[in-house]
Amino acid sequence: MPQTASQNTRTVVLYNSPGDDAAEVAAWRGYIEAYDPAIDFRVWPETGPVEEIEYALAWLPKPGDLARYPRLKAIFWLGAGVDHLLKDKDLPRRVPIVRLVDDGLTAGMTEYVLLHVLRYHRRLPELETQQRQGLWRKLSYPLAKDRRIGIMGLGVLGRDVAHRLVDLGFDIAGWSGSPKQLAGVASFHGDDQLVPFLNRSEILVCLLPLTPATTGIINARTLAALPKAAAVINAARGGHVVDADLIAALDRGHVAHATLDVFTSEPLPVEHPFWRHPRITLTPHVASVTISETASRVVIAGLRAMRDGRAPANVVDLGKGY
Ligand code: NDP
Ligand code: OXD
Repeated sequence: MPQTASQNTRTVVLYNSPGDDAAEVAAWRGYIEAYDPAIDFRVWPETGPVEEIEYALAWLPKPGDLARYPRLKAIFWLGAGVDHLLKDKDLPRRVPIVRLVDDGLTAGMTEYVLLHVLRYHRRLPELETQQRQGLWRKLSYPLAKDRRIGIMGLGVLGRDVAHRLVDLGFDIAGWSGSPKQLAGVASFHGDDQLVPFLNRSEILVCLLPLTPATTGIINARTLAALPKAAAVINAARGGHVVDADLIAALDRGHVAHATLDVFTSEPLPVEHPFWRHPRITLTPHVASVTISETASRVVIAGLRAMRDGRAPANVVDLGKGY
């Protein structure tokens, strides 16, 4: 006899990441079903009866969609930053929202930031210009211990980046909401310490979550607080940057170069001046991408915790917004 909605005793998990291709979805299905073959893995929009859905694995779902499941027990967000999700005015705030904290995601971000920090430290953009000019000229660079790098956000990602840069011998400072004690990292925190932190950041890396407090934090005032010819690397969210202020700072040479991975509107519209700016390096939100092989292990640990009646790790603090 076919089961009715109320008779379905299998755990029902909905995968709701509309941008993913079939291979990605199949990989997630494989990992989740390997953990528990009895899980009923459904892929949006083929949800079946909405009252059967217990857990959602989601990334950029249609706004309002997650409110449709009355028996939802948790949302596993398949990314680290939950700003898109929290913008959904119909978000079911009664259930835990678990953000992605995953070694694979962390490693990807650290690679990206190191790549661009080293590029600026070793003056690669200038060397590339010289190559185009057929110019053979040696450019000097300071020892790593004399290169001051500032990391905005000392959370999961910022801390890993900081540790790796300390290992390479750089002079590292970090700025966060609360004070930190990290070996080799000068800790700055709170609004009062933002300008002193910026004053010493020759290469500024943004790894903050996007919240009302951090929106537009890279603006004319904060860029002016950087040392002359600083470089800016934004791998967090486009909303951290006031685009026109960054372009103005680049055009007058106060900022020498910027690497931008994230934008207020994605894909970045073709007419946006960032595309053609000679001193902007632009990547299409790939600083770190969620890889199902590692991310699924984290999601499964969270599912297991919830099915055992324990709280999952990395639940978003809705009050703080990250
Ligand atoms: P965490 O939540 O672990 O860390 C956030 C850090 O920012 C914490 O140190 C926190 O301070 C600090 N912070 C938050 N608000 C403020 C504030 N108002 N003033 C000062 N410091 C503040 O986040 P993750 O490290 O996991 O991720 C950071 C962001 O990276 C994500 O939110 C996401 O937007 C972005 N990201 C981008 C990716 C890409 O491919 N481009 C990939 C993955 C993530 P405290 O420690 O005191 O709480
Ligand atoms: C994330 C992202 O937040 O991919 O994980 O941007």
